[in-house]
Amino acid sequence: VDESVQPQVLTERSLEAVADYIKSGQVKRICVMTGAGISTAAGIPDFRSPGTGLYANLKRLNLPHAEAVFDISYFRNNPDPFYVLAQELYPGKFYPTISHAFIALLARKNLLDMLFTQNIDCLERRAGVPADRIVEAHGSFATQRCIDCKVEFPEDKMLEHIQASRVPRCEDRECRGLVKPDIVFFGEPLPRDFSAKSPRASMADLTLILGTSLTVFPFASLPELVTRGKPRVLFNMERVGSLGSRPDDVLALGQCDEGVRKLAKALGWDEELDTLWRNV
Ligand code: CNA
Repeated sequence: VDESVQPQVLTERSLEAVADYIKSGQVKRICVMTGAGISTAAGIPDFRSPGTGLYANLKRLNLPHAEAVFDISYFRNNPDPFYVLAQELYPGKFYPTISHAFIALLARKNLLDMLFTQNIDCLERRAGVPADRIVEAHGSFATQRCIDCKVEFPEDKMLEHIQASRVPRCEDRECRGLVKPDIVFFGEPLPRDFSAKSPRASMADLTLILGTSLTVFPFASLPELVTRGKPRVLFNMERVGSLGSRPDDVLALGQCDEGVRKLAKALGWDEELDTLWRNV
């Protein structure tokens, strides 16, 4: 980060300056981009954090390589490892974090233009972010279908299978294809919603990026679509992508919940945030 470069829109590269920018009324549209790091505090491991990430803990599944568990061609021949993980990650067991609640608060204040999430845990919806403000770029566990005939599979039966560690199969006797949640595997295209809504990133007055390593493309190129001169703020354990390279980039390195609380405090929204979080 070249600290000698003076910010152009913010008064300084700090969360307090971001709060002032929001309070000034110049911010009408906020875009939020998130990844697995906003859910680790909820107890859901991310992929890549050393030691605690899923990839570090997949040895017991005997995979040829860690990514195989989310690889569509591997899944076709060997769906079991995915279903071992699915049982651990299945929504319903987890509670949204402060970061999820903050995004819901932005929506409540009519400031959230769009949330682009890579997460499949449905915690944004659970925190109260309206569905029409969420782009689930990698799909979600909310629905599932047969990978061959594409017919949807009922949710109650899916839950039964997951709980019993059984691999669900298409109910059509002729088909009997494997059923997979509508999450995007490596080798599969992203939902149409992603390409349709990505241009919104270039219309944002402010972009908040939370808990992602920005290593999975095309999602990882979203922050590049932000118009130059419009502040981008990174809440992450580590610096990622090109964040920090533009004059109005702010880096809030550390736990994203802590950074978010700090921003909320500077905005005078801290009590509201806590109340919202406690009541989700
Ligand atoms: P990743 O590659 O595992 O990166 C996570 C990033 O978040 C890393 O940079 C971490 O340093 C950072 N991080 C972890 N915990 C925190 C924290 N508490 N505060 C701040 N930063 C933190 O995950 P990405 O999302 O970037 O990768 C994309 C994959 C991961 C997507 O395809 C997801 O579907 C997939 N994934 C999703 C979930 C989920 O839905 N919760 C869980 C695991 C993986």
